Amino acid sequence: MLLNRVAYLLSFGSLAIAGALPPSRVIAERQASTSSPVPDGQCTNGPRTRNCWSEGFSIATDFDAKAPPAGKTVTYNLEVTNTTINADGNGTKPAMLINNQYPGPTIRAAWGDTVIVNVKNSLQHNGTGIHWHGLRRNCGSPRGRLQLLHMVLSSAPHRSSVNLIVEPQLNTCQHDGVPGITECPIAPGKTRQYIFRATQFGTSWYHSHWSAQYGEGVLGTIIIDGPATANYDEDLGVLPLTDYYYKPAFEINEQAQLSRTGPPAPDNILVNGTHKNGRGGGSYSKIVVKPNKKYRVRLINTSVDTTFHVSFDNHPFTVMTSDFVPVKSFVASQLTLNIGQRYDVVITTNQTAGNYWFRVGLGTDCGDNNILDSGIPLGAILRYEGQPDVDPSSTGVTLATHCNDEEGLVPFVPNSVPASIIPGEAALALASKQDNSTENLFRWTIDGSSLVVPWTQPSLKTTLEGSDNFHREENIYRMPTKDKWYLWHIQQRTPIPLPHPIHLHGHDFYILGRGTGEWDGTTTGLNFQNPTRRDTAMLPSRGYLLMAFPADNPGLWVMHCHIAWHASQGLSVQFLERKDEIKGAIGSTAEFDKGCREWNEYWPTRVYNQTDSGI
Ligand SMILES: *[C@@H]1O[C@H](CO)[C@@H](O)[C@H](O)[C@H]1NC(C)=O
Ligand SMILES: *[C@@H]1O[C@H](CO)[C@@H](O)[C@H](O)[C@H]1NC(C)=O
Ligand SMILES: *[C@@H]1O[C@H](CO)[C@@H](O)[C@H](O)[C@H]1NC(C)=O
Ligand SMILES: *[C@@H]1O[C@H](CO)[C@@H](O)[C@H](O)[C@H]1NC(C)=O
Ligand SMILES: *[C@@H]1O[C@H](CO)[C@@H](O)[C@H](O)[C@H]1NC(C)=O
Ligand SMILES: *[C@@H]1O[C@H](CO)[C@@H](O)[C@H](O)[C@H]1NC(C)=O
Ligand SMILES: *[C@@H]1O[C@H](CO)[C@@H](O)[C@H](O)[C@H]1NC(C)=O
Ligand SMILES: *[C@@H]1O[C@H](CO)[C@@H](O)[C@H](O)[C@H]1NC(C)=O
Ligand SMILES: [Cu+2]
Repeated sequence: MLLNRVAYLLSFGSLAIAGALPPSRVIAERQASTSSPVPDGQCTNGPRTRNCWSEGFSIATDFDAKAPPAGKTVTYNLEVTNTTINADGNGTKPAMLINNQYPGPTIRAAWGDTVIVNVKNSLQHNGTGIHWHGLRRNCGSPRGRLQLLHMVLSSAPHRSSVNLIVEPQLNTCQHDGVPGITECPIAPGKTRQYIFRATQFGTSWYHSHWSAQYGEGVLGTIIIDGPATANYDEDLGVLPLTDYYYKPAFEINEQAQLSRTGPPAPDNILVNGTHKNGRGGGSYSKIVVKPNKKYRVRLINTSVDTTFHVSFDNHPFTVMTSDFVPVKSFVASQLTLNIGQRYDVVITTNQTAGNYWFRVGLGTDCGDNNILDSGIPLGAILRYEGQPDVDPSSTGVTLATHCNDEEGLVPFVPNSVPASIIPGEAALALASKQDNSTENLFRWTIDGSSLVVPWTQPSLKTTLEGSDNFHREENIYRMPTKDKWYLWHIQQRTPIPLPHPIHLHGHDFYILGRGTGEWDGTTTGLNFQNPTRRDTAMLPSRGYLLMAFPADNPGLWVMHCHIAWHASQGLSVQFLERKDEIKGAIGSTAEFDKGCREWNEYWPTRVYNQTDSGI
């Protein structure tokens, strides 16, 4: 039986717009009223005052420095089952879903709320573990100079098999949901409780972080209500985009690491969980709107291996948030979303009533999709209320095909990075390697090592035991000094020219620089003054990324490529941040200890072995 959400209090009155439709003239005047960026308790969040929130908190609040107002507690129960799906009408395929739906339920809370999620693993033969993408778990006050460290990605051969068997406080890494790092996986039949506080607001998603399992469908969306840098009348909610494969993700994952040619192309895409297929079946997602309103839409790229470009025909939109970071709003006609990235946008329904395409294009410069052969339009339908149920005939912009991130995203609350760089010793070099053994597994390496986590002995367990005895394959990088800024230089040195969407847990990072070729080691052209900060950014193909963040959050935080196959193939490191403070910071470990007991009981009875990195 499906578990139901037990408690969820919506405090949503301010979003309901009553009364007559405003004439479009009024709408045109209604631009973001963010000119006075002062936290103001006098103003109430509403359609024309989205910058307001509550006493002392507004869009101008630096949420990295100031804890949000304490809110209510919302609780969700999520159950992962082994089932089937027919998302595009092309037939049923095996899938693993949350509460038997795809995407899983939207977790909705308000800025400052405490979120409790009980996750039950009802799979017979897999572990699981759920990660709350982008939700940082701390507030601190970084200072000091910037320490430079390098990381190099490259390519070479690898070992033969990957059988490496060897009342909680809030917002700590034990609730980050990464098996083998911050927890033992949830064993079949068992339940784990996650607790975190919504210290940021905006749009995100949650997903299994256990091997390639999120590719089977174990994911859902997150909305944290809060202030915004642009005004809107109504919130249409989430619009997740993904790639869709007819074969099970675990099968593709095995194929991908055994082959020299890389993973197969996806078969289709899904917008909000549905799409037409190449043979005429299935249906497009419909976004139904009233005329002359401003609507907020929350775009999320939940794909395993696809970059998307999106636009609304005839409806240029205002972009106000990238990932969880509010940005100075700007108008765009198309946007690029890399895996894990989110954009909150506002569209104005001031066109002739009709059907319009929400148009989706693919980053074909870095990947293919079989649906392109069919020639059908990709996307969803933006339908003005009362219009006929037909496909649009609208035309729109020509969408890009590149795989680069959006540039020029300026955080609304400006933060800077100290510009005095202290040279460091370590190097982070990204590479790939083809195994030499009989299995001939394909692996990505960082500084020569491909991540493999031991599910039975997560690095957090090792840390709590007071031990420093990590395996080389755990790819541990240390950030020992409180509040010091660390600058990570990630350099690609691999003959395989692919961009990688790099995602960091536990922090937003500041993008100081990025480019092709090797970084020349100078600060020329680097941006220290209010650079883009987010939690997922593209590492250019044959290039480098310079990312900085301060050690203000004790814990074990994984950083990985968000292409599911690449994460499985080891493209990941863990930051061990302020190790000595972790035990004191996380409070009760009862839930963590129970999880490891249950997993270590289950593991000897397993049907399948670990065949990849484990994350
Ligand atoms: C869906 O369509 C493709 C052809 O595009 C076919 O090969 C595939 O097996 C079909 N069925 C399912 C259940 O995926
Ligand atoms: C899901 O069910 C299939 C078919 O019954 C079975 O082969 C597979 O092992 C199950 N997977 C998990 C993770 O329980
Ligand atoms: C998880 O289950 C799938 C089948 O549903 C299987 O292919 C895979 O090997 C399993 N992985 C592990 C590590 O249990
Ligand atoms: C493959 O293995 C051989 C023998 O162990 C070794 O000499 C060679 O360098 C390996 N090849 C690669 C590409 O690492
Ligand atoms: C996507 O689907 C969800 C769940 O049905 C719905 O709440 C949401 O409004 C949809 N998003 C859009 C933009 O229509
Ligand atoms: C999602 O991310 C992938 C990889 O980063 C990218 O190829 C794809 O275009 C993105 N999708 C959207 C809708 O942006
Ligand atoms: C419709 O709204 C957009 C965005 O606010 C604006 O740029 C455009 O001028 C408006 N068009 C009309 C016809 O009012
Ligand atoms: C799993 O690995 C162990 C140890 O290498 C091996 O004995 C066992 O046969 C493997 N099981 C499966 C299902 O592959
Ligand atoms: Cu990658």
